[in-house]
Amino acid sequence: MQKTTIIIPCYNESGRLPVKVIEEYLTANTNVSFILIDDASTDDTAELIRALADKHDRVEALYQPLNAGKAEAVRRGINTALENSPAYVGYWDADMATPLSEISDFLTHFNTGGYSAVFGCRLARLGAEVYRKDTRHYIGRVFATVVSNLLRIKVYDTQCGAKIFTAGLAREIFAQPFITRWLFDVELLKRIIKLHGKEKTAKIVYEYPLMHWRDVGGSKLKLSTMLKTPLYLMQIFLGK
Ligand SMILES: Nc1nc2c(ncn2[C@@H]2O[C@H](COP(=O)(O)OP(=O)(O)OP(=O)(O)O)[C@@H](O)[C@H]2O)c(=O)[nH]1
Ligand SMILES: [Mg+2]
Repeated sequence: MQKTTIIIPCYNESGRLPVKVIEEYLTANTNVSFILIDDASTDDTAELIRALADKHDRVEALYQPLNAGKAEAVRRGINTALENSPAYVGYWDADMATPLSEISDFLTHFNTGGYSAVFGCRLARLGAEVYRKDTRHYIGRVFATVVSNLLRIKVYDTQCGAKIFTAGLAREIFAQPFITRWLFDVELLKRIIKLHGKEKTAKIVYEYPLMHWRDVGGSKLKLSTMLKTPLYLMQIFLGK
């Protein structure tokens, strides 16, 4: 397995971040490193990730002085990771709604399919364990359909918090700050399309239907943020 660095954005995650699971994963997967980034949390997330980084060589902790949002935290983490020339970089939600055990399947697709990005895709179906609350599922389907039409590309799930990229593509699409805090996944796709065109994007990005995904309580996504989605989409698609 080639060197991979996964960024875990953490905002008030001391209750959800499964430290033991990360430690076990590190022991079993020596080519994977993590960068955990605290975003000015008000709980003891900063201390938690500092302790983890002190204990493990392949864990780095970063701290944002002010809360800047998931997009900027992930962007800083990815650009820090790229300084050490990994083959792949990605990000993973701290609640581990997508279990870390899925990483190896993501990486397999780079080798077998020649892709430049693999996105987790939450497709509930027979034979897989993908459990999502009905409300979130239906809101997600409407959102994804709107985005798919705006981008004019057949994307099923832009918002899954588990995505991995080749270092080369990541260097191109994480260089500039994002317009929005939450919808940066949409901005990433828009950037890939701008750089490579729609046809090539459809060939280099693979939406991998996850085998395991579950809703984890304690979501940081506020209703007020969700209600502003149309405004954010307008900023993304009418702005630049
Ligand atoms: N850096 C940073 N990360 C954040 C912020 N808010 C949330 N996050 C992180 O973003 C990730 C996803 O947050 P969640 O609260 O799980 O989002 P969710 O609403 O459950 O989204 P789904 O899991 O896709 O349903 C987690 O790793 C959070 O710690 C923030 O303000 N700054
Ligand atoms: Mg979540």
